Amino acid sequence: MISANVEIAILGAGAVGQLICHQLHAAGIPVGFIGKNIDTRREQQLSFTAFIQPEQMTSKALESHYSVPIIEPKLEALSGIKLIIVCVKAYQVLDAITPLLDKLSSQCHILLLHNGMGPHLALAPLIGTRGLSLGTTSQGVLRHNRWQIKQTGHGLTQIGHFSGQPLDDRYRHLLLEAIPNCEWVDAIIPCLWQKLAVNAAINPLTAIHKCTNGTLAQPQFNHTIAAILDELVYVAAQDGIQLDRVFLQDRVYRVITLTAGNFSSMHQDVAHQRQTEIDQINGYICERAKVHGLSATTNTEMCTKIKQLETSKSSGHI
Ligand code: KPL
Repeated sequence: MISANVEIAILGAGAVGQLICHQLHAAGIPVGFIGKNIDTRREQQLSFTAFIQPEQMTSKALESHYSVPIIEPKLEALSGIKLIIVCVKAYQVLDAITPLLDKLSSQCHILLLHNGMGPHLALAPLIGTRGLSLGTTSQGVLRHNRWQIKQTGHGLTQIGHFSGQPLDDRYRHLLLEAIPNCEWVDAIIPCLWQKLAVNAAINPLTAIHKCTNGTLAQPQFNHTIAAILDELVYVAAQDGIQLDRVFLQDRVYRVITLTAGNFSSMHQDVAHQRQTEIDQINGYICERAKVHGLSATTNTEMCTKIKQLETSKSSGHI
């Protein structure tokens, strides 16, 4: 089932997983999906369609159809994988990867690419000497149906080393070549905190107020956004990460303007009555605050309100 030369596997065939798969495949790099929830009895190849809008073209999208191998989550198929890119939601990371660990070689490098923070702290002690890299992507991508994605934005992707063996130069270069607007950073944790700030400020407020990202530019939201960021900057400092408060606020408002017409992922999760990433976004700030004997009142309030929306059956969205 696995083609002999597939060395890079993607775990999680959601919108981001399919986009990264498309980008690696388009760069000529053999890649496959690990078929956890894919019916491997019926399909040996997975076909999907990517509508990719090149940066220089504004209205036209290129349509590509792909077939990539599905890698069965078994020892003989997984032992040859050199790099596994984990693209599941943050709250699924541990459940998705831990059952595979005894089948992956000790040389296999793991790259986590998800919104929010937290799973790296739980995963690092479980993976032995294997290397762990972390990344964040602001590429916009929407899934039209199960195997059809459309790229909607060309934001920055940042990847960097976290623990264990560093990622082999060969794979590092392959990722940088294949993913547009992708950079390797020496210190990934501050980059993740910066992206966390954007999500912590925008996602819960858009879900609570049932509004687009752009609505948050209105003055009535200034106070809450400022409080979320104040707490985040303070807690990050206790974690040894110094963040520039003014720069962060500028970045948040820049994203609000650039994505003004979008509904955030948390808004969409609540609207479709799906689990949200609140625990790994504002919840992570509260969790780190607690570790340092602090409380993060506004972030806690965001968590409480989103949890209420998650449990109320009809949230009246859209
Ligand atoms: O990442 C996002 C999300 O919705 O999760 C932002 C940047 C807020 C864009 O909507």
